[in-house]
Amino acid sequence: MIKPDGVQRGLVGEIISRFEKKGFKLVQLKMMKVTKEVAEEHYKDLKDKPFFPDLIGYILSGPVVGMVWEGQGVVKAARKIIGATNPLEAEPGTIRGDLAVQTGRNVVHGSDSPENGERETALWFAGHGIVEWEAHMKPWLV
Ligand code: 3AN
Repeated sequence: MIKPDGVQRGLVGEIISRFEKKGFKLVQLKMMKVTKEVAEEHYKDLKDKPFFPDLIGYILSGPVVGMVWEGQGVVKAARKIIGATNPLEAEPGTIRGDLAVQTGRNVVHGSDSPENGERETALWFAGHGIVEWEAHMKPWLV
């Protein structure tokens, strides 16, 4: 998910591009204003954290871009591409390391396990599933 700050700072193309260039396959994409229910369900594991209300407020503060990416090792690789939660600790070359400063405005979210990826896809794209397509010119990438 590209968070509201990523959208408002005009980083949508840059972020999508990093995943495309790595060789992952975009199989779902949607700009949306999230409901409180979806945001709270998405972050339910963090509901006891002191920053939970601020986190929900941040996600509800503007449109986000939900994406589903496919590819070998995509969840683990995406977390590396995204970088550490605190952008000041994220390595240069990562999205957060290059483009963000604050944990509460860290421009992008990535699922932390394949199981959560499935769960979040079902939550964010309820009823839509993914789009199946073949990259004719580059089957070696997926
Ligand atoms: P990540 O997004 O790197 O997987 P999580 O799942 O631990 O990190 O946290 C989810 C989101 O909660 C973060 N992306 C960030 O927006 C917010 N968050 C995490 N830790 C903090 C914190 N200490 N203070 C404020 N917000 C936080």
